[in-house]
Amino acid sequence: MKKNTWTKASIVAIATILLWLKTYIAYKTSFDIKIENWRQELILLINPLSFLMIILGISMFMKEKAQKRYILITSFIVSAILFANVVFYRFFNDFLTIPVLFQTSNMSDLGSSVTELINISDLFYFADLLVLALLLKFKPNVIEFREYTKVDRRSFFLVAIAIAFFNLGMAETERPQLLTRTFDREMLVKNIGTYNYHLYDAYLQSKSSAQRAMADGSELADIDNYVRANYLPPNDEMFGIAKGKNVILISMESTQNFVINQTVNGQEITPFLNDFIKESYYFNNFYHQTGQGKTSDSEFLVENSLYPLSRGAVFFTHSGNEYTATPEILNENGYFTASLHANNKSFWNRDIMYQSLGYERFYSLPDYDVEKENSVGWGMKDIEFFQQSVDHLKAMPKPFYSKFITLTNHFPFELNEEDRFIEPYTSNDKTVNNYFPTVRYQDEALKLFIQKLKDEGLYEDSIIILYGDHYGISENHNKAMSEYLGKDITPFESTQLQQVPLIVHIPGQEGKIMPTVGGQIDLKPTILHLLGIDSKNNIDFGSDLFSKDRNDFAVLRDGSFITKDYVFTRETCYDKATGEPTEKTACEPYSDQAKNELEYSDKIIYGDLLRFYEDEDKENGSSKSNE
Ligand code: GP9
Ligand code: MN
Repeated sequence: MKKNTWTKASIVAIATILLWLKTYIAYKTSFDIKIENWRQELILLINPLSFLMIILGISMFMKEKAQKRYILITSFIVSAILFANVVFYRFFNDFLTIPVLFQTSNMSDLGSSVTELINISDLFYFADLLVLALLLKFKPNVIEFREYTKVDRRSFFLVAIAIAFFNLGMAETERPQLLTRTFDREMLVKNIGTYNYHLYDAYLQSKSSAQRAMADGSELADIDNYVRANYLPPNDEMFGIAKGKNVILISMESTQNFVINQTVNGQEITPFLNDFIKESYYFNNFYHQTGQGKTSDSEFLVENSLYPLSRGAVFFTHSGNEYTATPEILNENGYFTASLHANNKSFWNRDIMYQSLGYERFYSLPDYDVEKENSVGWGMKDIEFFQQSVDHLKAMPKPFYSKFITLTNHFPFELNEEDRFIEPYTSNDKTVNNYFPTVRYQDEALKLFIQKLKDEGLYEDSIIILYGDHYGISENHNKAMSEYLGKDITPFESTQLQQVPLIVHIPGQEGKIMPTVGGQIDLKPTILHLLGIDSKNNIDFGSDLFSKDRNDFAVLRDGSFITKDYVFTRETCYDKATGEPTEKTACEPYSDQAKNELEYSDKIIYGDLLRFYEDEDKENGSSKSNE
């Protein structure tokens, strides 16, 4: 018997090794996991093993037929999970989380992107299954099928558990507090492996459901104190400067700040915006703070002045929460509120979430005349979208608060020949090359929109606020980006590339460059103050960008932060002026604030704490949006 075990390979072992190797190859070829030393490489190599041994080892309790079926099905499921991560990573540069997985409406809408993201060589991810199926069918002599004894099973699982502990132990020395600090999924996957990471994610998910059930208002007191202490009074010259005016808020898809005032092949990328900022407030140190929820996260930040979540899209995971968003506050102040976006209403769960944010109307796909001729990539072209939207604007009661979400400048940056106002860039990277003409197209759409607003007499009565929703070019494209920008993309540069433009146009005001460091989280109090609405009783983590007492500060969702003089990212403090690493102590004074902000904001969302604030507020008879 013993001899047999050594001369013949067990099918459990073969299946485990096939999946193990495949996972490791996928780590090395499909994900960009940074390895700094041999210990990290070893962790990466062993991290899928314990999970695979345990999950496949269960088959050792089965009879031959059931064992075969179980091994094949399990291998297929594990492969599918791996492959789903690979495809997701190509697009989002991130690993899947359970909430994202359930965003089936998004997944089915991915359409054109998915065909871009999958290619024939992806069959490799399932090649081992074929080998396994053939082995199971033909049972060649070298493979052993037998019922396992108690001792076999015990030793197998003991080895698996020993490997798991060895893995965790090494991970803990490499990365202390790994599981308590879950900002960075890459770090998690690198250390505990993609499969254990999914188990961990499932644990987090159930924890967050329990959190809401267990939360009570007592947690709000600390948060309230923190928010009060960070409140900045408005700038007297700006407070109420746009009182009673319409608000036109424009979310510019994937628009990063580096395109402003820049050229490609000698041609301006954003000629219209370059002119428009001359008659607007242009914030050139402004950051997106989004996570996996991309556009929806930016909407969440802008309208709630809360951080989105580190995993999943809060639009999906917590759409039933109580919020005090800008639309709700403006409704109470006599505004009509609407969001306009020519896409399925359920994308990012907007139709549900918008109700919680207080939107009165969502102009979505059925409100537009969308034809094949006026569509490209993800849907309706921006020029058409804006032109048709003006009719909706004209029909709205005044004053209105309207949010426009553009779409054409979306990965994979497709464009028809006739819409190409400039030529693509000329690197080896198609994504980066095509980004420039779609940004240029969006710029044209904005120009025509503003012109139409003028023609229709809406321009002078409105403040127009444009911001980039999130990055368009992920770190997967650093090589071509470094070629375009003419510098190495260090972690410092990557963080600086998270800057998105913020342009605030107020009729009658002259243009001004605003260098204050800020982020999307600051827009809610900024807008309310411009409209003459006090925000000091709100739970806002951002602060008025026009305030005279500003602390230059922006926290990104991955825990990186930016101050006037420093950029902190990946555990390194960089001098902003030189881009070189500097002593950690320089960044330390801000670390706690960055951590607190994210933690407090997460607490509010997970515990749905604003529901208690509402009650308290009503009891006190005060109004959060006083006149
Ligand atoms: C979809 C649009 C794009 O409606 O907002 O979403 P994104 O992929 O950028 O989050
Ligand atoms: Mn977007």
